[in-house]
Amino acid sequence: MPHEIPTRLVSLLRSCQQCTALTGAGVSQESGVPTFREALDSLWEQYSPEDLATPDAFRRNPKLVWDWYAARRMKVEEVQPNPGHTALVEMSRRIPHFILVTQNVDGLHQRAGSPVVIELHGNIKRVKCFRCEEVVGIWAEVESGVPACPACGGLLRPDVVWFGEGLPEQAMQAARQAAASCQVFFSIGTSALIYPAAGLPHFALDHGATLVEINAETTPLTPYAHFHLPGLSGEILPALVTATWG
Ligand code: BV8
Repeated sequence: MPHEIPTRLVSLLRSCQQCTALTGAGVSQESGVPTFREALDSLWEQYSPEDLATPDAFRRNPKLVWDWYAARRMKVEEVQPNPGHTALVEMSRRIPHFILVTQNVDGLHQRAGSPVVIELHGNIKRVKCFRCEEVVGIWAEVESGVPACPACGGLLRPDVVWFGEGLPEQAMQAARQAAASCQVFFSIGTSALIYPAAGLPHFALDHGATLVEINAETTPLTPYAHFHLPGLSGEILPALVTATWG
């Protein structure tokens, strides 16, 4: 179904000098990466993300958490960026200052060619030591369960931000700066429930930005959006790029 892009939004984007986009799991969904809520397929359905994506869960059962991430990492290796990712690359070429902030940990924006990606929640492909925080490029898969840190012997973990953990200072600082200085702020494919990331669109609004939400369903952010484009980001974003820049 062709998506109608409001003409007021088209003219705004044509003259836009600074634009910031915040993406969530919905942008990767059409690549076949289950959204965070769906990330628990049959193998893991008895757990909720909050049960697995926390330091306590890892302390309690490091192998269970390690295996969940290993399964998600393998899934991410199998998939490709989708037209939504590609449209965001095109937007970064058309708008002088375009900053992409993502909650996603799958690295698909980088694979699609987005030049600047601020990863608020880390990256599932990177691994670090649970004890000394050393980021480990490659690691030996071990039979018994969770690989050990080559530097200190501690357990290795995915380099992602778990619930109850602070976001990378620099990334959050850059994201806030991008929200405060943009004319148009996009919130795309996110349930707008997870803080402090979900605070960024409100921060942008407080600084006078026009807020555009593209999402398959309404969210707590929808009432604040100047434009809410319901539907799939892999369809709406390409339609928006075509309507704006041909
Ligand atoms: C912290 C990495 C403090 C791991 C993730 C207020 C302020 C600060 C914190 C809190 C607060 N209130 C509560 C908290 C605590 C908590 C929180 O927000 N809890 C929630 C449940 C209320 N926040 C934290 O714990 C954060 N840490 O603040 O610590 C602190 C500070 C300093 C020092 C020490 C401690 C950490 C949060 C980060 C957690 N890690 N990910 C991993 O991936 O395994 S969050 C996880 O959820 C993912 O990263 C994901 O990005 C994120 C949000 O999910 P979404 O991306 O939105 O995905 P979701 O599935 O929810 O929604 C997808 C949407 O897309 C849906 O709406 C769907 O309809 C739509 N969709 C689907 N398909 C499509 C689509 N739309 C368009 N097209 C499609 N095709």
